[in-house]
Amino acid sequence: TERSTDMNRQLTLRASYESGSVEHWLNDASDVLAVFEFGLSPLQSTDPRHVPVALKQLDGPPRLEVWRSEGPIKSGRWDQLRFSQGEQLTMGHLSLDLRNTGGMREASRLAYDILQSYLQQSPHQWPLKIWNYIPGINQGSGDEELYRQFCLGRAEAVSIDPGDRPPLPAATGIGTPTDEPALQVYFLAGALPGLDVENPRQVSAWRYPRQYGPKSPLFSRATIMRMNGSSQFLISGTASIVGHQTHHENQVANQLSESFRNVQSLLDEGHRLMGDTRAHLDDDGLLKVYIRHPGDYELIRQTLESEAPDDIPRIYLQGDICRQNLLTEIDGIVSCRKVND
Ligand code: 3EB
Repeated sequence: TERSTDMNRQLTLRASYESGSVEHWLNDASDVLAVFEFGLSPLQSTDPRHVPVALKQLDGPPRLEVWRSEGPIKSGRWDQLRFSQGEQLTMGHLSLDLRNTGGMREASRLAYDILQSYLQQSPHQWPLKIWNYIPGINQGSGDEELYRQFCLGRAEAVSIDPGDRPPLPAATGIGTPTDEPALQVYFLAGALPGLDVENPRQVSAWRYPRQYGPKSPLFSRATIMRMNGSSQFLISGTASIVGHQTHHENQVANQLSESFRNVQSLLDEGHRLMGDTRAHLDDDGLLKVYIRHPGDYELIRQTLESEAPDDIPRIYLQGDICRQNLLTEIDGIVSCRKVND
């Protein structure tokens, strides 16, 4: 049956939300690749596998995001980067204190320079997804806006021409509090590139027109990692953007619904590309919901509950979105199963 083939399949990445302390999870098992703690500056990392994220959790009680993968896992530091490397996957993270760098553009360029040189010498050379948490993301106007400066620095460091259609990682770009001192970049990487998925409802981010900034963001809408018989979707930050335009300005519930339609459209596109396999929003996956205004939490939660299956775990985080007129965004990890009909 479908269920028994499921049981034999070991997910490459087991990501879940858990209660308990960071210390408990770091000491618990030999297969813990990363423990993410919310609402804490990334400068407070105590172990290479411990990744504090400066976004406040809006739903309670507090939970940790735990990533597990086949061990043995070795962890350490490389330049300013901290990493944790298992048999099949590497997690790496980097936080740069903006008080010691010459501004967001330089910090972003430096972060991506370090990330690329680390990956070049790693057995897991291919970034599958990169999360970017950017203090004061909407500060500054026009091309001086910190998000656009971040994109500039990233484009200066990343030696990739998207026109050549190279594999691109999926990504999330979210704003942390203005008083957070550090730019944070973390990633998941593997020995082979993922299968890139673009969203038929959206213009590819690297093709965004000039009005959104001097350099387009470099990411794919999702990547599918395929390893030892399991496939998993790494979904980029997905907002209420259709074509390249923001939809439902000032309407947070409609923005959430549009974002979720975009997620479903991505999963459908992945199914089209893979043929016999499709993603399922079940408890092998998880969703992160980013909310600009904490007061919108109740409405967002109700809206998602009426649209997404109950079984997929989710967490709500307070974060700014990369365009002023966006109020919410979703990202996530979703696992795939063979379709048998
Ligand atoms: C968007 O669709 C929303 O700059 O790395 C989503 C995911 C967004 C990643 C990034 C930005 C990034 O354009 C913004």
